[in-house]
Amino acid sequence: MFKPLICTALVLASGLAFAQDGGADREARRAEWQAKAEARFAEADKDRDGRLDRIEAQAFGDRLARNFDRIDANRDGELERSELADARRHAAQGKRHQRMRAMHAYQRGLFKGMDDDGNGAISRAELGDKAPRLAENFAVIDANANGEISADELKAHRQKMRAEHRAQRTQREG
Ligand SMILES: [Ca+2]
Ligand SMILES: [Ca+2]
Ligand SMILES: [Ca+2]
Ligand SMILES: [Ca+2]
Repeated sequence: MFKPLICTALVLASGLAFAQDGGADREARRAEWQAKAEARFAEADKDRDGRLDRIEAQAFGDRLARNFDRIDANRDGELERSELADARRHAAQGKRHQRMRAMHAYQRGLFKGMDDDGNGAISRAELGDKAPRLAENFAVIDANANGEISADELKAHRQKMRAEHRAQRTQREG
């Protein structure tokens, strides 16, 4: 009972150290990137009022000009730094969600492709040699031991693998 607790504590501690290191790196990159964006902003802001109007936005870049109305949240015809920061955050979030959706669709497709009789679960026979790693771990993934891997069981397994992977990486790098 104690050992797993200690392990967890170690993983947490090294994870924290890793997050700090990785965080510092990310922070430096972000700062550099922000300095560049700030320089471009200052260059485009011809009248130096700290905001970009439509003509100034055009100088900043086509993409900004195209998305002007969407970014101009308070609709005053000028882009403030905070409006630009919000737009950047949304764009990053959108990209992340898109990647996640694509991955889930891909995994659903794989699952359906293996589920020959379409009962929503994959038997050993259906799995065959389509996915050696799944076949290897069949008994582990089949949590309720009914001889079939359901989508939920596979999802739980993937989540567990990801968590273990993260912990291993943290231990290696921490
Ligand atoms: Ca301006
Ligand atoms: Ca505005
Ligand atoms: Ca099936
Ligand atoms: Ca099962």
